Amino acid sequence: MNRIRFLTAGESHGQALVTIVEGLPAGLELSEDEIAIDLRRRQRGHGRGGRMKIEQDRVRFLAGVRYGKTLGSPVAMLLENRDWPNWTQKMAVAAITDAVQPLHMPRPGHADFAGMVKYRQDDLRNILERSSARETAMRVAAGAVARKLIKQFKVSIFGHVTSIGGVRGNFSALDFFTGENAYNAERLARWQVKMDDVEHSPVACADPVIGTEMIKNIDAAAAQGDSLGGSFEIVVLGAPVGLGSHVHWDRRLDTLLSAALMSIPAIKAIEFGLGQGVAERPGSQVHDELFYNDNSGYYRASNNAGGIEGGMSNGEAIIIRLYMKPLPTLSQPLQSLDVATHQPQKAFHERADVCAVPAAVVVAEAMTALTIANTLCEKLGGDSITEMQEHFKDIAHVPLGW
Ligand code: EPS
Repeated sequence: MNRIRFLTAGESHGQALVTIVEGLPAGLELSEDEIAIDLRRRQRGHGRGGRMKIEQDRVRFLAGVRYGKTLGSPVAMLLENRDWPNWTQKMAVAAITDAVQPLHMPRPGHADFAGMVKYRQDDLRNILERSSARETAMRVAAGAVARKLIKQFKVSIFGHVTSIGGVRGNFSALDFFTGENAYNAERLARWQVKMDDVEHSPVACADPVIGTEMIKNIDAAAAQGDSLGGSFEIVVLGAPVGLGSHVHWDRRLDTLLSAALMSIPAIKAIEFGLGQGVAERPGSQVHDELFYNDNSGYYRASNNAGGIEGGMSNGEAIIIRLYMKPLPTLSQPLQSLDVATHQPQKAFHERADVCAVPAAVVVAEAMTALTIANTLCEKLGGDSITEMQEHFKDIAHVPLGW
């Protein structure tokens, strides 16, 4: 059913990460420099660990692009790990005589324990290397391609951090994009200013005062050998009406977005629009009344649905909130055991991030872009950008002027 499919491969400390993105239309302009922008954004953020000082993530196109445009064939991308020379013994591909000692102390909250039992491994490195969030670099590379694709149809995706370790900001797209002038030029320009602030914030927060509090919170957690999670908002602007479908469970846009976003490591909960708030209010205070005028077209006084009704985009901003747990690798490790002896031991500790919420925002933007690109390709059909653009002219969409 998926129009656009992608696979990733690669261990965190292996030679390289790879992805193949299949199902892209021909004629999409792409450059390695464009992909590098989102890869750099993923590496950002106060609270990231030492690895991000080693890596300068950048992909090389291996297939699917000629003279700067996609061919309609699978796009293959390679990202080489700069850290690899330090891991040639620990991560050797061939059997070696001086293999390192296996790791036996699973970290509570990580894939270590269940992975070791499931795959019958006595070395948790055989699990952690793939479960590491390093894999998300390739999702961001694939997502950057998808972002470029949907941009051709005036769809853009933003993300910003709303809380870190209990320090919360108030800014939300839920209040921002409502009413008759929700998407006029002035409102969109104000939104862009906010998003520029997010880009310059070390914690991707729209409010600099709250951002400073978040940084202090991360520093305090780091000093105690602890880690912090948080929450963030993903906003899709310009999605035409009718992405996804009400006719079958696995075609609903919220099904597709939930699966894509819940697949991001450490994400524990998702909300659309008003989210859990809908359970507490009567229907009259939840559903977004419909209006029309010649200037704005259809509009709503509220966007509690978060841009999705009946499993379809309804022309409003799609607003998603995600909740991320604190990373399980702690420099003051939790209690665990040695799986070989069953004797109590502190959990394994390796270099890690104290807080990766700002990075997760970029990964979530990527997974959202891939999902929107997929449903847009389904809606518009077409083997090339040119053909999709012809179809795009024909579909009824709410003009957002973006
Ligand atoms: C990551 C690379 C990893 C970790 C982090 C994410 O590199 P290293 O293990 O060499 O420090 O920094 O992954 C985790 C903390 C985790 O638990 O998965 C990256 O590129 O994002």
